[in-house]
Amino acid sequence: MNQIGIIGLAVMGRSLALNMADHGYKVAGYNRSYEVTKQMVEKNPHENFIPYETLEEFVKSLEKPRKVMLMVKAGKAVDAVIEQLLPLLENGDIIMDGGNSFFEDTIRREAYVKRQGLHYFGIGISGGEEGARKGPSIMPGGDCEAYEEIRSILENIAAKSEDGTPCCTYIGENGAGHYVKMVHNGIEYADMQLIAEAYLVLKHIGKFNNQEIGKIFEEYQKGELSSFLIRITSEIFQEMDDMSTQSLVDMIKDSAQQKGTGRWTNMEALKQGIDVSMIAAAGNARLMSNKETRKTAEEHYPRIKIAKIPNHETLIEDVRKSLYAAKIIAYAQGFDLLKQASTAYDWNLPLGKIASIFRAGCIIQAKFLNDITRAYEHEKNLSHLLLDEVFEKRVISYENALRQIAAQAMLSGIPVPAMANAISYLDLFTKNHVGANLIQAQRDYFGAHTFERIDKDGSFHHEWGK
Ligand code: NBP
Repeated sequence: MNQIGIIGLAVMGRSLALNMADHGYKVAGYNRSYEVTKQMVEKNPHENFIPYETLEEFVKSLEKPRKVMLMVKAGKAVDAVIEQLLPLLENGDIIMDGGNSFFEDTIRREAYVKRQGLHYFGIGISGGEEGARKGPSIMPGGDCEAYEEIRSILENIAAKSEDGTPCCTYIGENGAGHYVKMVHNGIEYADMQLIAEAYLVLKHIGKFNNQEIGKIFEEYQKGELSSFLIRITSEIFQEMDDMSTQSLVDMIKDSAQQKGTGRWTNMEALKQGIDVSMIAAAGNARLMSNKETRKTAEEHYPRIKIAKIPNHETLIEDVRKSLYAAKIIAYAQGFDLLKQASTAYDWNLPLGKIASIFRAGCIIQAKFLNDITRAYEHEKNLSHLLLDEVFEKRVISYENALRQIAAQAMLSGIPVPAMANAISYLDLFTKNHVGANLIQAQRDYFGAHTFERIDKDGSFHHEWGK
């Protein structure tokens, strides 16, 4: 009998199935189009992977309670497959959705499947194709008791951090796993945008060529910025184009795409009343990169002179510090959203553990996630990461560099929306006077919305200009 079944054998499902098979699990595979299954078996035959042409044969081959992982396109396909599966499954069987489903869909599906006597898990899986094949970061959400049935498989196939701990932990009930994956992706957007801004500053203010920028990121990778994204960035800048004598990065069209998760993070943050301005800035920067009028507008607007730099070494070091300070602020925003969601959805999210499972296998894996785990271990109810002593000290010591770099970029007409939002957020977060007294005065003036006095409790309305 097979121990687990995977439905959907495109990039992610195929890689995950082979990862499980490598770990000694007998894996059943099914794909809607059988041609895809056949191609997979031809290209990657594995003694532990058994393909099936029909869903009925696939389900029959599974040991009970049956464990079925869906790796199909997020959205209607997941509902369609659940409907096909339900008549074939029995009480106690487990359906897992390992795709990037919207967490509200997962909450709905979990309740629906539970009513049929089955268990449902929404499982965030990060790390792309390579992660799925060699060990992803795994964020399972669903019925806590049924989790024991799937825990060992998930932990075995997950990435392992340096100390050997699996990058997989139970996140919470129903949609919690997909929620955390969504915010993970939002943070990923901000992280990538910050690196792109550092690139623009190094290229246009520092006048470094691609090889030099690659070397600079290689140096960054040796220190506290060490992360998957910084490593691949250094490698990207060293890559030459096969079809010309150019760096490959210069041959890539300057417009970035996005799927759902970054946008969902922003919509959800608005709903929860949490400022994730750096994630929003990153999403907006991708949107703006697709504006077809950009080229024409550049011709219409006068060229702005690039600001003078003190020297190359200072610039490189200040960009490094800027990246680090802004990165802390981006993660603080993301974890602030997770903290709010934990209360709003009654999930009791293990924030420190969540940071620890991002340490390997996923796109935002980085050395500094250890510090986030430490911060929450040190103070379980920490209200905000920027109030953790260690992060506070680091932001304070790098803040000036961040302001310098963002200011030089803005004076030079170089777009750095994520860095600029990092500074605005920090200023809103750390200043006792933010101008809201005037906003309340205006609201009361035109709409009689009342205001609170600083010298008396209660709400008041004033007859303005009488
Ligand atoms: P895709 O998201 O491209 O989906 C393709 C798979 O969905 C194929 O197996 C396809 O079967 C199946 N499918 C569709 Br489309 N409609 C179906 C239906 N009505 N019934 C049954 N099967 C259906 O695959 P992917 O890139 O491997 O991603 C899988 C999931 O993992 C997605 O939710 C994705 O967002 C998530 N994810 C992807 C990555 C990544 O790096 N690609 C990373 C992390 C998470 P067919 O062959 O018959 O058309």
